[in-house]
Amino acid sequence: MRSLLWLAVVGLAVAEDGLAAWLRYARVPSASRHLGKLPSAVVTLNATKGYPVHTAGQELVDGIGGLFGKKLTVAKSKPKGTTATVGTVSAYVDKNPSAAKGLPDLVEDGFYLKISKGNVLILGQNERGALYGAFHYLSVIAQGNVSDFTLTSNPDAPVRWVNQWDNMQDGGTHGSVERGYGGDSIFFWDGHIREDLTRAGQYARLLASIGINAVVANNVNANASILTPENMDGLARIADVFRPYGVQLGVSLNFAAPQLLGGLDTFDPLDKTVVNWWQGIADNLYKRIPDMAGYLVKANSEGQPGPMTYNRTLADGANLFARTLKPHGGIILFRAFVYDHRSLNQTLDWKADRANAAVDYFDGLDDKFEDNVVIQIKYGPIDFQVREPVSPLFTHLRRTGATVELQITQEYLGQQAHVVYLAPMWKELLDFDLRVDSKPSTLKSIVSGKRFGQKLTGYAGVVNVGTNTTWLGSHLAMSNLYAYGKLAWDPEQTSTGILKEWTTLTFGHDKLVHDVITKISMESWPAYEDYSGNLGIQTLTDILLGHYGPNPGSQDGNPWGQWTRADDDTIGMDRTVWNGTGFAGQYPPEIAAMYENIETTPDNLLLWFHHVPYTQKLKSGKTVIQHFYDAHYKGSATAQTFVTLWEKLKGRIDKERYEHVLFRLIYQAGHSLVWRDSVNQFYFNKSGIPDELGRVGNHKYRIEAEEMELKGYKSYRVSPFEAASGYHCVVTETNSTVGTATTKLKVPSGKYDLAVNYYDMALGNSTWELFVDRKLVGKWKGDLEYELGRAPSPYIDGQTAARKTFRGVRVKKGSELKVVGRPDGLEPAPIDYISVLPEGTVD
Ligand code: GCW
Repeated sequence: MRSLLWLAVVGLAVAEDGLAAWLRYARVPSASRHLGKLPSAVVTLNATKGYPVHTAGQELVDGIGGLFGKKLTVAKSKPKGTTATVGTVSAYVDKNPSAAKGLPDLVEDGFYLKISKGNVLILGQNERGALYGAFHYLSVIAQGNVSDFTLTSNPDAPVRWVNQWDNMQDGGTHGSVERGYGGDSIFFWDGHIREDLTRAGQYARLLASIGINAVVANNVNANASILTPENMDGLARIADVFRPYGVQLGVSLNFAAPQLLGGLDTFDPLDKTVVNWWQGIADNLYKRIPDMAGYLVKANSEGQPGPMTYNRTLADGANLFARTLKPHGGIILFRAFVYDHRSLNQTLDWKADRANAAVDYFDGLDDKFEDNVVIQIKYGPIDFQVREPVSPLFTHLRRTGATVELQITQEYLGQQAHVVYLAPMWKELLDFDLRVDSKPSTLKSIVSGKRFGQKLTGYAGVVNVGTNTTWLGSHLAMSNLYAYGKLAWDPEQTSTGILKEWTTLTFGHDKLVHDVITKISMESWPAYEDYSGNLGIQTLTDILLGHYGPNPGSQDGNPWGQWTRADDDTIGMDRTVWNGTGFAGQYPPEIAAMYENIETTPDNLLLWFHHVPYTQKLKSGKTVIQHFYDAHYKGSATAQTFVTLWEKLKGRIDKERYEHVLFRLIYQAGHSLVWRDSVNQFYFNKSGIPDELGRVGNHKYRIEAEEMELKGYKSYRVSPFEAASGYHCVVTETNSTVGTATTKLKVPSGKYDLAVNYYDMALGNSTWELFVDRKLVGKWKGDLEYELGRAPSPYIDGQTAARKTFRGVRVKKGSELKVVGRPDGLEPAPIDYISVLPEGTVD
């Protein structure tokens, strides 16, 4: 009891479940020493409850209270002592006309901060800007900096949106949130908008603190029922909980809604009745939500309806909405992710290429769009892969503004079960110079509107948080959301700088904590690329199922167009103009020439642009195939170090988050080996070229389960073959038979790490027990589907393959090693192999 009370007094009793993310306002070290440099009262200028300036006042009180234990009062007029004054520039100038001259120019949402001897002035160009300024000030002092400074901060681009792919209804292939790994939708349930929108409000608070100004709440694969009167009322409730944070609501539309919902017999964008129907929708929405941001539309893509259904252009489609929004001041983000996933044929057509689609469809439309249309373009021409060149479409739109679509949810990059810090990848993309008209043309200069001078440009981030208290399913993944907002505000910030801020706010000031998180984060994207897909071949996930585990064979032979064109001798997409799909020619001449030529194409995009033999030499001097082997060994070895690095933090951060992250890192280390072995096995099998270092296919520490003495277990050939060591695993004979697999160890007596590779399917919760000489070493359950949010799979494959390791187990030469598997439901307690590893080795 005493210790509980004590914890409460020092403010440590707060559950570190991730809900407060980087806005924990945890006490800073030596807080009491700084009290004199902080304001004693808050003055909010023209504040109205429910609007950002009022919120800013509240945040300052809560923030300074939490961070320093100093209680502030909120006053309307100037109180005695030091103050934090927060409001819009115009409210401030109204009160202090003479101050106007000294104030800087602010663009929309910008802010000005002046900190001087405990007095704080926070002015926004608008209310939202004032709130951003307050959050910025709180972030600075939370990092322990209470010195005087003056700052003018303007966003790099006006559109800084977040997209959520939330479905109205749970179930189906994607459940509550499409490609969401952090639980159910915080907005929708059972076809309706949730009654309790507390989490939606908390989300808006987090987003406002990183400068995000709008959220599209429903999936781009939109359900027309979002527009029923009842659901429009619900949307208005979402907008109400967003408004105090200056976050506007956006809505995704289903192009066929006039037919699906309105009962019209057409959804032709040029049909008068259709136009009127959509005007009615816009008017009805804005009646309820006067500050609505606008729409997001996915049309003629992946089975979605669109204007091309009626032989109309994409511009006809976008303009239909743009015109209905214009009277209300709304904008439409129209997605460039348009391609036909049904008719692409790789066998018949060497020139067929999904990567060509966006430019093919949008070329010639640049001057056809209304001025409130923005084209939302995924960073690469295919689909959020671990490595893609920047989409050439950015260079084709000079009059119409563009947003770059980034993905915070790690659909192809480990689904938050693997840690991958994405800021370094985004920075590389944003810094890439597309050389339009042979002039500097970085992606960031295009999406800021500076390069071509468009007014509406910026960023769209697919986030997909859910009801999990960690928001994204993993604490470490939240650095990606933080970095997204920070880069959208200012792409000049560095990946490490952003990470440092985030780590301080999320985990505190301990230097070791910083060193470890920085090392893991900065090595994570290269490691993931190394063990998933190299040289621009893309992430070799199962593209037909969950987009999660390895399945290189799934890329080819289907019309989805994520092809590798791997055969027995060669690999890679020929995207040259002279001999390939012509994609390289979609870039401005300097860049086109670079990619056209194998000599000038960077190694990391070699297989994106060229079709080469496995024996092709890289600039590094290695062959393509040896690079594959080496990279997979290197990347997965790096992932093993994440566990030992993190373990150094035991006792240095709260137990809750320590354990949560550790669990995932251990899982990732195991799954990175599944990646390594699957991909290497696949290409070894195809090419027949052995690994120069003799590792691929040779695993001297492994005991294949199918070679053990089996009772109640039987051998099973896994598909795809490469997802099992030796192509086979064992499964119980029936789904009620207990299986045992036994063997005698031949290793010298000593201490070993025992690693069991098994498959944890989403069809049941089998139990496994590992014994050495009849002594239980450990027991575990196949319940990863509850622990990890990644796409569940019912199959024995690369998605479900997992590893359980018991460290430092004493065994004798001749010891009996036994695994007992109890099936559950339709999960037959599958085991692939057991590695008996001398301490310090991993295989
Ligand atoms: O990345 C793909 C995803 C789809 C998604 C689509 C898109 C919302 O696999 O789940 O659909 O892209 O961006 O529209």
